[in-house]
Amino acid sequence: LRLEAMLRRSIDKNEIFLNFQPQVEIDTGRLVGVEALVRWNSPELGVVPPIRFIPLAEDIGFISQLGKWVLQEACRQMMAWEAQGLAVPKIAVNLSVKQFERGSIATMVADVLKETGLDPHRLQLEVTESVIMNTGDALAFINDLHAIGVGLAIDDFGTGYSSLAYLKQMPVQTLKIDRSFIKDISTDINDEAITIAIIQLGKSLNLSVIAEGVETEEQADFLLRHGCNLAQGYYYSKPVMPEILFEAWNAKA
Ligand code: G
Ligand code: G
Ligand code: NA
Ligand code: MN
Repeated sequence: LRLEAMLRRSIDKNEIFLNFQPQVEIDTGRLVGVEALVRWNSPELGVVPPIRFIPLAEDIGFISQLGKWVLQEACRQMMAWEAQGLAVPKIAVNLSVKQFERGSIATMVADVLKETGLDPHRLQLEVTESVIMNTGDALAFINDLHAIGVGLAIDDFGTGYSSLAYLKQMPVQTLKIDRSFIKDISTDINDEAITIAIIQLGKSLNLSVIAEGVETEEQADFLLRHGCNLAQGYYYSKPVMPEILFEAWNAKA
């Protein structure tokens, strides 16, 4: 209960902030985008990871407010980088299933884009497979979002139950291969097979495919060999503060 009260005050107390993780073209090393990842810096608890407060925010009806703040901050940061002459082509922002349950999510997103001035084509929203499959009106919501020009990615792909027929009718542009498959890619033949299958599926459906959790050169090489040229993971950079994104990036490049 105390945690709940603390979380509810976190935005007003400026305790919520974003880290950003580069998304990279494997063959050229070019930065193609960043994913925004939320953190809570609580004076009492220290930095709380999202797995510990997103579910709570969902339970206490705080996720709409938090989700909107995250989107605003992500868009503002994009405009700030642009003003500094730093080229970040795209930003990915995670959406929670609960954000689909109340009101029009597309209206909220359109408002934030308008207020910050970010081009809708530079925003990609990430939803997990389970959100898409288990939300009654998912297709309608996704269509509304598509209509305002934002991109959509399916996060943690391969861990849920996607109906491939459903996937085909959705205006989705990107599949993110879950990092659990990438982890043992060079030793586990099942993970290899699944990864290759997702890459092929993406090609067949004309979707772009990005691998998450890439930690080694070997994994990056495997992906490139099998036709996936986009990656995100510790091999390139961990999620970092916006001021050091380009430092971390240039150090690696
Ligand atoms: O960053 P790690 O950074 O610990 O993220 C853990 C999980 O939290 C991931 O599943 C990620 O998708 C989720 N997450 C991170 N930021 C956000 C956010 O802003 N909104 C939602 N709904 N989930 C997020
Ligand atoms: O569910 P979501 O896929 O959005 O989760 C992203 C989570 O993965 C975040 O917690 C992020 O910090 C973490 N992450 C990002 N890159 C790597 C990586 O290369 N290895 C591992 N183990 N975790 C990563
Ligand atoms: Na994500
Ligand atoms: Mn993921």
